[in-house]
Amino acid sequence: MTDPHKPEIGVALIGHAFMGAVHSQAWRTAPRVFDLPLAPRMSVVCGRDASSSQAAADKLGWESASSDWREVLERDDVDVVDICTPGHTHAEIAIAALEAGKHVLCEKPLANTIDEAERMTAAAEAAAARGVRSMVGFTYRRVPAIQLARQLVAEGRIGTIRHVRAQYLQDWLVDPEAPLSWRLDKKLAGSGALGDIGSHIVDLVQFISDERVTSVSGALRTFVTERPVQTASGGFTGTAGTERGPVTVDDAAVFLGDLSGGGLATFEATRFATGRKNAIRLEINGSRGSLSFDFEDLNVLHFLDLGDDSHVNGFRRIVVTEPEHPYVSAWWPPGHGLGYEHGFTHQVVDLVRAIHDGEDPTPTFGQALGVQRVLEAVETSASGDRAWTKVLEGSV
Ligand code: 4PW
Repeated sequence: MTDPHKPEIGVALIGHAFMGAVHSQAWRTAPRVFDLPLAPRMSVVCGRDASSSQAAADKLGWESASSDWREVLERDDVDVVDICTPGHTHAEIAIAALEAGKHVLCEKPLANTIDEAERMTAAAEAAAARGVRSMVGFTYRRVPAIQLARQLVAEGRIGTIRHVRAQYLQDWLVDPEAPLSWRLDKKLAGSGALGDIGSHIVDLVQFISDERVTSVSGALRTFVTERPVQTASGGFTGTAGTERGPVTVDDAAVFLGDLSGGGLATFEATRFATGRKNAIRLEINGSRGSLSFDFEDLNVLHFLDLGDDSHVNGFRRIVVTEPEHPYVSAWWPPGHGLGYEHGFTHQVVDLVRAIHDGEDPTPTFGQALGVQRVLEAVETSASGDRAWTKVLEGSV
């Protein structure tokens, strides 16, 4: 049931696995927690198979199910298309949706190739001229502590950025018998840790610093080159069968980056950081202070102000759960903390408000293309002798 006092905005979800389930929760929760100008209607969920799509509709709270995304684009009860499918399908669905006049929320990374990302960006810019909005799901931008970090940098509190250390550390592939899921297939995922989680930290660094990564030198590594083929999806990795197949993407990506403001950055994205589950660690050292964040303690931001008296100078631990912090006042009483799923709810809130206000939400497809260009430069560097490689500029 949507709010009868507000105009509805119909949503179609394409893809209903892990990300689809998280997005479903966000569409359900956003209007119940935030005061939205439009009432999201969860019109239809779409997957490749009719019966599993119907099961997803029942479980995740969608009004109907479909196994044909093209048919979904023709429906009058669909205004927004939310794409949660593997990367190789993003371009075709997103471009068709934008051309059909539907607003698009697309999961990251934007696409598997620069060519696809450029075509998507061109379609998004053409659609924006007709009032059709698009946004990319770099959801960690919407963690309150990350928003606060960006605010502190913009306020000049850490001065000129000298160093950035950015890591995205997971360990779900440490077991060599973990199944070969779509995330390990270059044809479907485009790349491995580099695109799947490295894209997040590139986006976060550019978002928080408001600077660009201008050139990179990188290394990619695949530690386990063959795995049991996945027989059933489920959870993060699914179930392993007896047949084996090749891993065609990187397990880990490590790279250096030049920042447009003159700073030096290091990036590490890996699924082999034994013991680290979803550790997005950022440390930024500036001429006047420092910031430090770890997603495994996501309600906390550490901040050092060099201007503090020397006998009390040190990192202060800010618990980002107070009403003056971004997004927080809509949730629980002060101090009660948020989790992984809340960033997705904030994403829906910002998208719906932008659609209502006739503004382009961020991150735009053009900004995600910028991230893609960094990833491409890392691949170019890593495939040769790891030479410094310029990141191409320009939206399209
Ligand atoms: O986008 C990322 C994924 O593809 C996520 O935020 C975490 O890592 C969870 O799944 C992968």
